[in-house]
Amino acid sequence: MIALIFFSVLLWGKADAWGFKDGVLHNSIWLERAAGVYHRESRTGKYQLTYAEAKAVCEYEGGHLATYQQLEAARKIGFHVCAAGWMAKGRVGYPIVKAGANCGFGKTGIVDYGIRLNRSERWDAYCYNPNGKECGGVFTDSKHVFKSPGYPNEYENDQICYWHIRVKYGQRIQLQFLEFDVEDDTACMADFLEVYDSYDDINGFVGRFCGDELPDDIISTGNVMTLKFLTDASVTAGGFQIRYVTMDMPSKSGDGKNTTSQGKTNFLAGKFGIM
Ligand SMILES: [Ca+2]
Repeated sequence: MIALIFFSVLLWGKADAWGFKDGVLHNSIWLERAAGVYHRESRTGKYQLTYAEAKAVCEYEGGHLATYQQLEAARKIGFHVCAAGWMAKGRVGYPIVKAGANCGFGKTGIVDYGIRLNRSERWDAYCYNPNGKECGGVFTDSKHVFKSPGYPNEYENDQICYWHIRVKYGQRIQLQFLEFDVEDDTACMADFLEVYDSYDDINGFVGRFCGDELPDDIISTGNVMTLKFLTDASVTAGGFQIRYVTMDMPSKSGDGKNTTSQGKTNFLAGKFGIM
């Protein structure tokens, strides 16, 4: 009996970064508050940044590479990303909250690759921005309209937002862009909104958006989506309003027939696998 209780306590200890909200178990906190730490990859994709480049990316955005302690502090409140990135002092690792077979070797904690002797190795980056203004949230309603911070006023500089949408299993999420105005820049290098067809901001990348052209509707393959909004240290714009609605999964043969009246919807056909 004592062993059982002890084991239960251990399990509880592991589970406490996760919580129930609106009846749904999720890693709620990192999406709302990640302690100023965020994950960055190169504009050209995953694992493309040398140490010097990773450092420059964070500094360009008004912060610096996160220390191991800062990454661990963020992890303790639920920051979970399945991709290795540079930290301060040439260290590489990534934060795992929820143990999984495909990420983190089934363990939780910082998966630590140690201090790298070769600073030309290419990884992602974990930045810490003490001035970062965090925002975002977790939505589980069947429909919702959310806005960039301060809307209809312009958003601010140094913004770090994560929105996570999780609807009932068996449903899909349709994003509809109602208003959109984000600092325009080649390849959206300054401010951008990214959409992911997955639980985190690693898997299922759909697109990065900036400028004032209204993006097409986007429909998820599953019942979760993540949106990430980052702004740099100068030039703001009007921001955005996005509505999502839920739709039942199409019947087995119905894929592609389920188009909307606008006829310009991006269906995600399940090509984005989970790592
Ligand atoms: Ca900007």
